[in-house]
Amino acid sequence: MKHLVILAVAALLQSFSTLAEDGSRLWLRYDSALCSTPQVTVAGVKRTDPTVRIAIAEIEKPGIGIPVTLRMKKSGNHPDAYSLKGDGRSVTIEAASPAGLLYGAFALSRAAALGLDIATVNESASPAFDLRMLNHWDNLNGTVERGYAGNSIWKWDELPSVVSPRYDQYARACASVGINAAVLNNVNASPQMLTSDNLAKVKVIADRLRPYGITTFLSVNFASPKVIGGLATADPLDADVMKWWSDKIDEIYTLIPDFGGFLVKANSEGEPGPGDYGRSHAQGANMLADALARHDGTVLWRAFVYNPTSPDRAMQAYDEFMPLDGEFRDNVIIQIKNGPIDFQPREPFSPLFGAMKSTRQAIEFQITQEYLGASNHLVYLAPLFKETLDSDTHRGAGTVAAVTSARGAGKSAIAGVANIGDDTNWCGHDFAQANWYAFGRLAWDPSLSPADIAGEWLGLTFTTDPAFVGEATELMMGSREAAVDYMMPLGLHHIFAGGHHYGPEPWYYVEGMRPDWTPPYYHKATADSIGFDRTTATGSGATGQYAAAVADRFADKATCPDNMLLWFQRMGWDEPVPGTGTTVWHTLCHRYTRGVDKARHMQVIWDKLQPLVDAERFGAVQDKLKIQTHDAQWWKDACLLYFQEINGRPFPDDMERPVYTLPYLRAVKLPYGLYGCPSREELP
Ligand code: BDP
Repeated sequence: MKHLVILAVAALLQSFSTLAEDGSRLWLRYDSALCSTPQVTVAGVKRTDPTVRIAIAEIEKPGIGIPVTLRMKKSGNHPDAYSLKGDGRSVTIEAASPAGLLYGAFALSRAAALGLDIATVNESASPAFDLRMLNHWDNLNGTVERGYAGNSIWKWDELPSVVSPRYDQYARACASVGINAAVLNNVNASPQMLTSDNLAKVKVIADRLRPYGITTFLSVNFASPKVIGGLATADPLDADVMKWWSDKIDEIYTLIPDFGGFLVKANSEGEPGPGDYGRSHAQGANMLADALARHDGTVLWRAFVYNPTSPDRAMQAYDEFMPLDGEFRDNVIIQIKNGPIDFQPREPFSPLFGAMKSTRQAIEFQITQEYLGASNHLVYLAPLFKETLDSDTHRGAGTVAAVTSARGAGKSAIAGVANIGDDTNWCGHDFAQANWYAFGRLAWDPSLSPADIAGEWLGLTFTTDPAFVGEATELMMGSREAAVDYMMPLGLHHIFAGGHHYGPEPWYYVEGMRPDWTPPYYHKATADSIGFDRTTATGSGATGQYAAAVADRFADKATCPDNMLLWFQRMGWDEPVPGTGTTVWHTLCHRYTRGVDKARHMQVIWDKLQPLVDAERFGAVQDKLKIQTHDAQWWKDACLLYFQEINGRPFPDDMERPVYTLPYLRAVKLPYGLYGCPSREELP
């Protein structure tokens, strides 16, 4: 018998060691923790409950080795909350719902995989946000808007008959970090999403996600009643339109009784909306909300709006939504991007957070790296998420995390635009998986530290060897500031290449194009100065949208953080940057150079780690870091040579000179289409 067990374990270990290190297993590997199967006892809930079955499997998989009891309590603070208690010989997981038990099971197996002593575990956890959502910008034709990891994981052309195994794997990965809601399709939504044929496919996906505690949502096109319903209008106050939505919503709930609701991008970037009929965002959102309320559904209505004629794009969402405060139904949540422009490597928090007193608000982050080097650059985003969540709004509950997680009339929500595709390693870059992971962990608990999350993810994904985890954590933790240095020093923003947003194009300008889609609108460089004056005294007045304490800090050059200086201030090239002892021009030169140096240093760290990493992933990451270093140089040279052409100033003596010429870089036109991740061969 003993002999057989040894043989079985040896065979299992053998099968793990021959698994390809292609990143497909994400952070759910568990091979290092293999030992004998524990006994799982279940109390207060049926063992056959689909979610409980998964919880049991998750405990058995890593071979936790001691008896575990899954106990469902009658009540708890939050249905997703759980506690883990070890008494030295066994562990009890308690929760008030099967999903809570599942989160507890994942927490236990995570602890085991990290080599912690689970027999003495003592932990209780409750999520900060109720809806921890991924937003997929996936299209029905299989492409992914701003997706850099292949095509969509949803195989609409094979559904409903063929069910990809990836649906379960995806759900498992999400649940393991506490993500409990998924919007399946692009906010630029096709009306076709709501045809009966497609809803039958959505049902299949929803059925796969449900046992993992994940609720399915859809993005909807506001003109759907016209386009697929054959109505003459989509006016939200029209009785036929209301009936159409109401019937459609009933149809969805017949198929998916626990459907979550709709995400809506309306009157933004050409999408239809209530404004087309002279109606407000509130009138549009409330019409959908009333029809969804009968099924306990929610409307997430996006605040990402900006008008080509607005003198300052950063102000538009606040200007448009503040007057509507108090007009939205209780089951409407306004989903606000973390910053007022558009997912730049650094933005101040959106002034809407905390400003609307009677409206529920959700925060939206972008996990996919639209403005952060796509899946070519290693940029660990937890520091970015955390910076926004920790920002003090000086309004209401305080920090952005507190304001958005406050539970008022209904559920609180946080959303991340997914970076997931059908690439073998899911995210294109092995380290981009960390951003999916970190989003989930912070959505559960915004007080976690990005460095701790990095260490945890590295331990689960690569190895718990402290020599590796220490250095690789340093690599990850420095990566976001490296990207800021080579892409947007001093708060310069939106100087990305037109359309695809990969690489620099500060000169990009097309006659007749809306100006807020071109970089000169944002940097406003002239022979003597640079930056966007957003102060109330002399500029657009955007600082005035913040609470006084925040507004005063941003409006004064002496107190504005230097990483936001040119976001809020217009500065002379020769003006000193407070605290640096040097001028704007020289500081820019030094910061771009520092960004290149940091990218190079990231390569040095990774190369040192070679003996501790499998060859496959070592090589894949090394190749990407080469591209990143190359791109950092490209950013530095393109931006500095272009600004120098405008300001005519020499480079500081101690700066390493550009290696490219401006005419060469100006001629760069990436051959790929609007979406996708460029290969090394396509770059300059
Ligand atoms: C921008 C993207 C665009 C999205 C839009 C949005 O460039 O592809 O559709 O945001 O969030 O960042 O709606």
